[in-house]
Amino acid sequence: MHPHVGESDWEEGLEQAASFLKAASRVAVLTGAGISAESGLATFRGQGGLWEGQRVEDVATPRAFARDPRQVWRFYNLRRANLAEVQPNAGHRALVDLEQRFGDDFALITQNVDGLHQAAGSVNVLEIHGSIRRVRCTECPYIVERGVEALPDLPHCEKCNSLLRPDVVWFEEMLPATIWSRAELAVVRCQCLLVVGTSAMVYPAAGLIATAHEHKARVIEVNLQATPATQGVDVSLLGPSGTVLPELVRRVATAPPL
Ligand code: BV8
Ligand code: ZN
Repeated sequence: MHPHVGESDWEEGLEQAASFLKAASRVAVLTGAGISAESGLATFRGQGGLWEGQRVEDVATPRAFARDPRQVWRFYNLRRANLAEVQPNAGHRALVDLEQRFGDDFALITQNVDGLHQAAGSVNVLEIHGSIRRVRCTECPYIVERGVEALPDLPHCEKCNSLLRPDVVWFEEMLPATIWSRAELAVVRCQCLLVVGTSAMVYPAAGLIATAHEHKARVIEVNLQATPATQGVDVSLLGPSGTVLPELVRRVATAPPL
C-alpha cells in the first residue's frame, strides 16, 4: 500500500531519499514511538497522550513519582507487560540492514524506552530517554536489567531496600550526559539524518533536527502524517515506517558503499 501521495512524487521522494543516503559516508537516525506502532505498542499521541486521564507529561515526572509512586509504577508495569507481547517489526529490521551498510559510521538515536531496536539486532543504539527494561535505585547506585518480567507494584532495591524506579528520563529531568553528547556528535558529523515516527514535540531530542540542518546534513522524515518538522526537511515520506523503511533501505543497499 503506497501512501496517498501521487505515484510519481512517491517514487521521486523515495529515489531522492535513497540518493541522499547513498551519498552519505555517515548516517544518523532519530526514532520515536511511531516505529514501534506496527509492533502493537501504543504511541504517546496515539492515546491522545493520556494516562488514567492525566497527561503523560504529568505521570512521567519526578514530582508524580514522589506524590504517588504506585500510580507511576502502574503506568510502567503495564507498558512492560505490553512489551512482553510484541516483537520488532519490518521498520526496526530495515534499520539493522542500514547499519550493516554504514558500520561504525551509523548511529541510531531513539526516544523509545522499549528496547525493540536492540531486539531486532541494532548495535549502535543511543537510548537518550533510557529503557523500561532496566530499573535503578532511588538511593544507591544499584541499576539492573530486568527485561520485561513482571515486577511488584512497588519494587524495592535488593541492596538497600529503597524504592526502585524505571531507568528512564522523566520530564524535567536531564538526559544522560554521555549518551546525549554522543547523539549530538553523531548528528553534527552526519551527512544524512533519517527521522522516523516522531511527532518532534519533545526537547531536547526534537532539537537534533535543527542541529542536522545547521550542519548542512540532508534530513529525511518518515511519518504517517506531517509534523512540526516537515516544513524544514529535505524529503518527507508519508507512510507507515514498516512499509517505507524496507523499500528505502532496499534501494540504498543495491548501490555499492562509498
Ligand atoms: C529536560 C521517557 C531540563 C519516559 C520521555 C523546549 C521547548 C519546550 C519544552 C521543553 C524544552 N526543553 C525542555 C522542555 C520540557 C520537556 C518537553 O520537551 N516537553 C514537551 C512536552 C513540550 N522536555 C523535558 O522535560 C526533557 N528534560 O528538558 O530537562 C529541564 C529540567 C527542569 C525543568 C525543565 C527542563 C526530558 C524529555 C524526556 C521525557 N521522557 N520518555 C517514558 O517513555 O515514559 S519523552 C517521551 O515522549 C518519548 O520518549 C518521546 O520523546 C515522547 C513522545 O514522542 P514520540 O516518540 O514522537 O511519540 P508521539 O506519540 O508523540 O508521536 C508518534 C509519531 O509517530 C506521530 O507523529 C505519528 O504520526 C507517528 N506514527 C504513528 N504510527 C506510525 C508513525 N509513523 C510512521 N509509521 C507508523 N506506523
Ligand atoms: Zn539501593
